[in-house]
Amino acid sequence: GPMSVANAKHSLLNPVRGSSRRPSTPAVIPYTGPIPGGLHPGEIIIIQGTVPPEADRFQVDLSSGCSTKPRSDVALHFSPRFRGPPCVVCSSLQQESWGPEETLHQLPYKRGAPFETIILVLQDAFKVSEGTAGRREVSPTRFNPPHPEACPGPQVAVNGAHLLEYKHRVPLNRVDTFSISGNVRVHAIGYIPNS
Ligand code: 9QG
Repeated sequence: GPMSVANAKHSLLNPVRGSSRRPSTPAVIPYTGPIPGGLHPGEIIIIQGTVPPEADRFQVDLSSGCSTKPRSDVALHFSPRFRGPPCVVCSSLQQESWGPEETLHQLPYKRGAPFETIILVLQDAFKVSEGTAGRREVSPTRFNPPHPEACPGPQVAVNGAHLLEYKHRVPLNRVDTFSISGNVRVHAIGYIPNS
């Protein structure tokens, strides 16, 4: 079938605290969770969310474990910033120190608007692009249908606008944790295998 959040190998639909999955319940931010089986070349992570109206910044982190003391290494820190010159800052945290920043001096996110971000895992880099779901209103219920096959999620935009490529500084086989935090609302996170 088509690649979508609804048929991802693992997806989090409106992650909420506790067992209930009421579509109107806001996702818990900050969210941190395991990436089942880790990440391999060809795999894709899709993040669908909305930027709140007064957002300052948010960040997506792909990390090696979830320790806070000492803080786990962060292979990819992807941080859209709305205050000051609009930009997306990327970096890695190793042994609790940030390395050099790689900054995209452009911001493909808007305060108050939905977005879809696609992270493609490559052998030597993460390739981040914009999906098409961000261009229309995303209804949380859309991703939590009683019969997913009757209501597939949005297609992954294989031709979505390319944003940036970030060469691995932390070996890919150490990445096993996904986090999203800051000024953002999350509708769904999906992991799509490469097979
Ligand atoms: O500011 O920049 C990325 O180079 C730091 C931020 C830090 C990162 C870092 O304070 O913030 O964005 O995870 C963090 O510690 C976040 C929230 C020079």
